[in-house]
Amino acid sequence: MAEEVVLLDLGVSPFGQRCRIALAEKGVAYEYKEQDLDNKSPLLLQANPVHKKIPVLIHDGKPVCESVIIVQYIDEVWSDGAPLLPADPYARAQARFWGDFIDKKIYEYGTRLWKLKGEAHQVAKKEFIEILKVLEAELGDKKYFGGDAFGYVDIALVPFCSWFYTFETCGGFSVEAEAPKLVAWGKRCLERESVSKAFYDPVKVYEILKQVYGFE
Ligand code: GS8
Repeated sequence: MAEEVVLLDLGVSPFGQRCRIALAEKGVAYEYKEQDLDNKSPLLLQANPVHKKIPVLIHDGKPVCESVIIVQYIDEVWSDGAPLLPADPYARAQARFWGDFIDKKIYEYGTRLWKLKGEAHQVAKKEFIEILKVLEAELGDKKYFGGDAFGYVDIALVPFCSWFYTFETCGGFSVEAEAPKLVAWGKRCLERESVSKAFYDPVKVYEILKQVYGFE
């Protein structure tokens, strides 16, 4: 019997994009179901009763939640495609460490750039630039975070490249001036069809975030 793969998602979501990129990298066919988060579907509420968030991957009726966990699941289930995580346990742990770092830092500290004002905004800007520099140092002169092969850490971070425009516009700095290697890496990733197909126009992202968060 053919397997059934469904993704509950929202086009602009960087978390959903991670899953779409991983599925594309593995060549997995799936049904994409765009969700209305203002009016959550019974399917979403049933599939992710704890967080009630997208993305959710439903594989043969079994839901998997949380984007980085979904990406790891995709890597394990469709293991015949090019691996997303390295085979070596230590290298796997390191990749997960950076995925976790991205998860804890980019969204949380990035959104402070438009949530905070005055002195607190200046602190947020400094902290965010520092996060970019830490990531850039980890990337170093490698093609991708894992070396020559595109993988897990790239997938965790690359959707946020379409947020860079919002980060720099609200933060009052240039991502390219602060972290040029990271910007070049983002462009390299965008050359992959898996990434370019999921990528959202940065100006559209800005307009959407402006509406969601109500910043000027
Ligand atoms: C975050 C998912 C998320 O924030 C992951 O999958 O990695 N840690 C999770 N999803 C948002 C949409 S994208 O910003 C969501 O579904 N929000 C609905 C809500 O909060 O009610």
